[in-house]
Amino acid sequence: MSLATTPNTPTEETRRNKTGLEEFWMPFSANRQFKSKPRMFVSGDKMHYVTDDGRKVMDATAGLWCCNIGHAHPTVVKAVQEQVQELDYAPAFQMGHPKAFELASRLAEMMPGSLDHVFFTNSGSESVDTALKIALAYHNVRGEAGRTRLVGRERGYHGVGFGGISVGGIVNNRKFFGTLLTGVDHLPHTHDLKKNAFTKGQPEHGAELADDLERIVALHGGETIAAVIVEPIAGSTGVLIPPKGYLERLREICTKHGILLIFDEVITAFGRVGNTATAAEYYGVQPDIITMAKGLTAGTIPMGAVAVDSKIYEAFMKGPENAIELFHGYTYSGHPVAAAAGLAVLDVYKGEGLFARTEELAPYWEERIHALKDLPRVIDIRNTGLIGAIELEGIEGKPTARAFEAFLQCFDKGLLIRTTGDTIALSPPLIISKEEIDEIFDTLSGVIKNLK
Ligand code: PXG
Repeated sequence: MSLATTPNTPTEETRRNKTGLEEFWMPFSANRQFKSKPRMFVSGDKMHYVTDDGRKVMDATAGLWCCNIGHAHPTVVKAVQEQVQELDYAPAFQMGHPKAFELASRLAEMMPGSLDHVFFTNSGSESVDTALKIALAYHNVRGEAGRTRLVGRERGYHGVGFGGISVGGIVNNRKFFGTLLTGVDHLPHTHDLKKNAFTKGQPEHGAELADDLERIVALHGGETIAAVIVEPIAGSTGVLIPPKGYLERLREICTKHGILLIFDEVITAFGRVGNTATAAEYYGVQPDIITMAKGLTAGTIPMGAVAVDSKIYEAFMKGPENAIELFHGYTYSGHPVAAAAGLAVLDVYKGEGLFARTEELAPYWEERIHALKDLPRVIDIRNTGLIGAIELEGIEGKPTARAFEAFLQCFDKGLLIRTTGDTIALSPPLIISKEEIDEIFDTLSGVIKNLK
């Protein structure tokens, strides 16, 4: 705001002074609703946040699917503090620093198959747009520049870049931001309550939905398609678990037509689904590219990454040695403090056996979440690893209202959940105990019982 503001703007001044919250345009938030009754976290430790009025709130969502090792882990706090003092920033282009290289090799080791080169970004959205650009450029450098089409999926969420919202399948993105990238097709989503409601783990029905890719191939010609991108488990649009055989079928069709398969694992990587670093490994399906973020630094410092198959990296490593092979990158690609955080987080995953812990707790988690089956207005429950979703029947004419009411009531009772549409999505830090799982579902069932 200009310093020269005249005093005759009382409304604005009053508004500003009343809350001090006006200037921050909050992301993906109901700004006016929030600002009239703010919910603030001021600190966090292990499984809990603390609010500005001193209440402890159990984190059943790992922040936004990212704080997989809980909050304020001393190993990561120390690594970040030391790194910012030793080397705060180093130029990312034509220069390097050791920790980015070390983190890339540690990640490459954790990735399935020959996904052995890593490109760093700062977020999931940047990882997605990077992966799409790599896919397009890969075909180009191999002399298949005609492969320009991209295929996403309905109800897919791939962040907020123009590439990501184009391949994503979220109606509001189309409504608000226009036609987006051209040359994009969408597979049908796999959510089928009639056939698969209350399935534990992978649904039985829906593998054939992958065959729609053959329809898209027949329509445009396989030789025009660069890549297919899907989340192995669609997170943001309500936790949609892949039907048995579905991802395998997608892989088969992509291979048949020379199309790259990208798994967007921004949510699913780093032990979220079981005792594996990725959902690709968990489901035994090998993509050509994996996008990551969130759990990579467990939410401590922003960082994303894209792991690519060696055949992709090698395709670029041709021509004169002084040529820049991929015309892409970010000022903060492989940022020293983020890289230090990433290394420390990988140490914690390994040292505390957190991926194995997911697998160990998954059956208990499954039992407890499915015990909510008979509560009023619960129309579906889904789960895998330490992910869970409870879908509520929406209030007629007021979609999202019932689940959001559950969110508000849980927050008042000291429990942080996430809601998307009328689905409650749960994804606690992997350090959670059985007692804390009990606490989540005891609170939640009390709240759901009393929802209008
Ligand atoms: N891909 C996937 C699969 C994601 O889930 C992104 C890309 C974008 O990441 P960034 O770091 O740019 O936000 C995401 C992000 C939710 C929720 O409540 C999910 C996300 C973000 C915020 C909330 O489900 N996913």
